[in-house]
Formats: sequence, structure tokens, C-alpha cells
Amino acid sequence: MLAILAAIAVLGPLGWLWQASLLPGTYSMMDMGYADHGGGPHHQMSTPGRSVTSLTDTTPGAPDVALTLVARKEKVRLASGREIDGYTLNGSSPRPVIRASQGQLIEVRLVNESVPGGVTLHWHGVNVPNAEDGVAGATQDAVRPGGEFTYRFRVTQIGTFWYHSHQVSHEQVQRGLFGALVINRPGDASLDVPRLCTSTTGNAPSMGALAACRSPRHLAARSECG
Ligand SMILES: [Cu+2]
Repeated sequence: MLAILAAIAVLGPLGWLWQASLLPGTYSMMDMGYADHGGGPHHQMSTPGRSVTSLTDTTPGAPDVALTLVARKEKVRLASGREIDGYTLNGSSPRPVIRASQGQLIEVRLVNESVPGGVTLHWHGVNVPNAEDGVAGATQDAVRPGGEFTYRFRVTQIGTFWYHSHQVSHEQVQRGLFGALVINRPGDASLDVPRLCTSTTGNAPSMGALAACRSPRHLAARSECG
């Protein structure tokens, strides 16, 4: 009897906690209803809210690196020779590498020619003004077919980065909408990345894990290099 009571004493609260932790059958985004300040002190905002679209790079002057990327829905030929229904930027996937030096101003005009679900470009790991971050639904609306959006930001870091669509990413990235961005230290050629490879897994271009590859053996092991 004691053992049963002990078991109830232990399992009862656990069962209640489990039940209480379950998601309800339905819930509404509208029920949130309050500002979550994250537990810190509440400061009265002294200035009115600012739209994320106004958080841009205001540096004047002509860009050091300027290009247009045209996104299309079309066949993509894999290294195996097989063609898949995919997406391209300027007719290729991955798109050829964008190179810049630290401190330079980059301007990329993204044109959506025929990607039905809309498209954006997110600069993965690159510190950019919020309005240039390319997160559909958060920092900008997706660029619809026939539309365009210009990203403009000054690169402050050094390294090998990649960029990719941030709209329906699970499908658009896997099927080709990505490329690499290499930012070098000005005047230091020893840090240059001579070639970049894209790892491909499964039946389609994968999440685009990019790696600098310097040896012929490494090059041979990967499927897409450029
Ligand atoms: Cu990313």
C-alpha cells in the first residue's frame, strides 16, 4: 500500500506537468497580447518605433563591388550530368563567387525573373544593416516574380561566407539558390581563397556547405568547384 501511495506521489505531479506542457489543440498568434521585455528592466521608449526597412547602410558613394543577380526557376545540371528542376542565379547554381575586400561597399541587385514563391538573399554570417539581411517576413517582403530588391552593405569582416535565399529556404536553397562571398584582407593575397567547392548530398544541391579547397585531392572529392 505504501509503495502504491509513494508511486502516486511521484508520478502524479509528473503526469500533471506533462499534461500542462502539451501544446493546445489550437492557438492563435493574436493571444500573445503583451510586450515581452525578456525579464530585464522596462525602459520607456523615448523615441517612436523605427521600421526595419529604414535600417540601411547610409554610407555615401559608389559601390566597390556591384552586380545583378537574376533568379530563375529552371533546370539545373548536377555534376553527375543529371538534370533536376531547380533554381539558378544568373543561369548557374551555385552562382559564381562574389569577391570583395574588407571595408568595401557591396551592392547586389536581386531580380526575380521566375521564382514563383518569391525570393530573397540572406548574407549568412555577414554583419549587415538589418534591412539588408534578406529574411523574408522579418526584414523585407520576398521579391515576387517580376520584382527586384537592391542590397547594399559595407563588409567589415574577413572570411569565406555564403549567401542564400531566405524564402521557402528548405526548397530554394536545396535546389540551387545560393552562392559564396569571399572577403579578403585588403592587399593580402596570401589569404585569398583560390577555389571554392560546394558539397552536394542526396539528389539535389544540399544546404551548400562551402569549404575552401586547396589540394587537387580535395577538389576531386567534391562535385562543384569554381
Ligand atoms: Cu543562412
